[in-house]
Amino acid sequence: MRQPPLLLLLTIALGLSQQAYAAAPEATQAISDETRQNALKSANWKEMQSVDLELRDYGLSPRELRFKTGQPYRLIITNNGSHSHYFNAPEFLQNVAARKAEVKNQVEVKAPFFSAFELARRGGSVELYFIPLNKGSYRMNCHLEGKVHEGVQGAVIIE
Ligand SMILES: [Cu+2]
Repeated sequence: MRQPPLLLLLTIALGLSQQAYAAAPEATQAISDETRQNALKSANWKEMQSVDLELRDYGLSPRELRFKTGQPYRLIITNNGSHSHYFNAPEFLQNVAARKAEVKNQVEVKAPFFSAFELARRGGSVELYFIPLNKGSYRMNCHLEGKVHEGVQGAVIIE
């Protein structure tokens, strides 16, 4: 008696997909373009909350940011230090639906994902409009030449 080949193929396919899932249980799901667009469309931007983050030469203020999934936010990042600093938070920025990044009265940048912003010293500022999608605790830091700027680091939590 021969096995029906279709059943055999299904078994293999299921086995493979389970294996793939088991191999990366910690990995965050990549946000599809559709999910991102839907989140941006269905959000009520009139309920947007503004949150400030200040970059300094020796630290961030506050050191921890907390956001709620589904809530629209504007994160206003300002560099008040005497050097240029980075807001570097690639994992966090991969787990939100970004509407735009804006330098007030100057430029709006629309992109599906951002990974970092470099801000000019003494007052460089950028506003990020976004909706948190995936819960988690993510790092934010300033990195120059691949090295974390000591003390200029903190956590971004999506709950
Ligand atoms: Cu820095």
